[in-house]
Amino acid sequence: MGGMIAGRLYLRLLRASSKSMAKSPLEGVPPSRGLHAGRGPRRLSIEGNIAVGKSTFVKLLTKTYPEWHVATEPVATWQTVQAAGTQSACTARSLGNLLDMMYQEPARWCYTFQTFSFMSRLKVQLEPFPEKLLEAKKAVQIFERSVYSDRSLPAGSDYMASSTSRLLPRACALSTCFSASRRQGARRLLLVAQVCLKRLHLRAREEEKGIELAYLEQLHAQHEAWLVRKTTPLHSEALLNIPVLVLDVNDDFSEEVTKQEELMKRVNTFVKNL
Ligand code: UDP
Ligand code: D5M
Ligand code: MG
Repeated sequence: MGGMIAGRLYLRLLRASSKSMAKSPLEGVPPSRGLHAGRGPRRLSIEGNIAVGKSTFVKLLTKTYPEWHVATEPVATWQTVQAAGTQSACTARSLGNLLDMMYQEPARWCYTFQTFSFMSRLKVQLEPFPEKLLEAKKAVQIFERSVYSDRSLPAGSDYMASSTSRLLPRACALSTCFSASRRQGARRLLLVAQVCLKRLHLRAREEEKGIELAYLEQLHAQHEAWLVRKTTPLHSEALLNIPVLVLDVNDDFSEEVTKQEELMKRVNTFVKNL
């Protein structure tokens, strides 16, 4: 594939125990009315390498299943970090572009970025269920990436921050946060692919222009270990049995209707059988 990582996409469901699945996102709060019999919404996340096509896939899901609730990755909040207490439109004060700072100076900013992105994902996952989910018979909620990616993909950051001694504290801090949040029981729909470099250049996000193939390769290997070979250490054995749907996205699916229909059909079958 000369200079390009082979294209592959994994769709993974990360299911917590049926007991925790029956709970609402806030631990201890009883399931809300309207959620289907004792299980709550099916909660999934789309995971995948940088620029594999997660956002594109999310848009397709939103179009195909308007009744589902889909939460996109809060990249914009990382690009314009707001000073505490200045979040409202009239007082907003930006502290800078943390995504850019991470890529410019990973040894200094990678740990900060990952802590910040982890907390922002956690916040999104802890939002109360939207009304349309409470009313749905079979509610489905999908996140673009999740706290589980930050927890399970350490090598990407190892690569970013290999010259620092910040990895250990990062691992410890995230493990702690992760333990606290694990009971939220987000199921996960994982999407990883490897035509990433090409798509990354196509997307041309300014902050990412220095990303090299080796970094994407390492992230790919991490996704494989985590979601396919299941060799990444996890907090709970139960997480090993989570179903994973692997989707091939070598071929462009952004415009190809036949390919889109095939992907949506597979997702539908996967979700229905959860
Ligand atoms: N893209 C593409 N073909 C595909 C999927 C995505 O050309 O089948 C493009 C998409 O338009 C964007 C880039 O690849 O310019 C990265 O996609 P996206 O932002 O969805 O990737 P993510 O980082 O969210 O995984
Ligand atoms: O892009 C999200 C961007 O944010 C991409 O440049 C990777 C970066 N990102 C997101 N989460 C992390 C963690 N945990 N570590 C390092 N870099 C991260 P996307 O469009 O989702 O691929
Ligand atoms: Mg995206």
